[in-house]
Amino acid sequence: MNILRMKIFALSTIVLFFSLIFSGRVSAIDVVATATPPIIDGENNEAQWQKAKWLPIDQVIMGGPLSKQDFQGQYRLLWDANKLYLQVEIVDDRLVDFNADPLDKYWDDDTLEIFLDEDASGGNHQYSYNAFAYHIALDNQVVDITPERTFALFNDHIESRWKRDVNAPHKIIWEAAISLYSDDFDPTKSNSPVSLTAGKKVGFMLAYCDNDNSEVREHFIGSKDVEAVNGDKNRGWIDASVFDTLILSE
Ligand SMILES: [Ca+2]
Ligand SMILES: [Ca+2]
Ligand SMILES: [Ca+2]
Ligand SMILES: [Ca+2]
Repeated sequence: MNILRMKIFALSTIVLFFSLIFSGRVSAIDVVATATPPIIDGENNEAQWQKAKWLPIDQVIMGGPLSKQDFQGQYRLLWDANKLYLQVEIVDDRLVDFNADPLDKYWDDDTLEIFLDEDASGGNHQYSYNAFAYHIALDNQVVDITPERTFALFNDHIESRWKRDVNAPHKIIWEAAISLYSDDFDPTKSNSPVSLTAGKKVGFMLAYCDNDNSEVREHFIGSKDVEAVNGDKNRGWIDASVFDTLILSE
């Protein structure tokens, strides 16, 4: 390769790198390790959380303009060899669970939704275990869609607990310990969660279904701006390629 070609190659690589960053397609989040797992009790009472950076949940995926009283959210993550740990701070003016059956219209109640793609493969996961779209209801039960196109509980994948802030009753802390399952997950067999190691990449996105007074959810607010297809930004439950990428660091 002569010098001119090398220069053109270097320049085009730099242009590609920056165009990917500014188009939002490169989006990686470093997650720090913790030696001691946080206590999943809905209280921000562990020193280890202070090592983790707050990230916003502020992208309106469905619904009109959003006021600060209606919803505000932020989250942070930690990991160890066994699990990914999530702490979410949510301000929601009214917590509702209109559909009592955990498998019935769970997305129209206040719900924390954790999108997870264990191997960061991206791609369609609507009716497969290529990735999960775990919906955690206010009763802490965890639901997703199966390959048989039914709704099922995955309560042993995520342990969670939320609690109101006594000084700010519309604010809650929601903590979760998440086991990661690979795409060969099979509910008819016994499955072991994947062990986590430094450098591992995991597809991840977070969202909140906010309903206060309506038949169906009023807003769906995510941690990542999803590019709309045919005017629809609500693609996370179908396509894992719209997730962020976590990188587990030391
Ligand atoms: Ca805690
Ligand atoms: Ca609300
Ligand atoms: Ca996958
Ligand atoms: Ca609500």
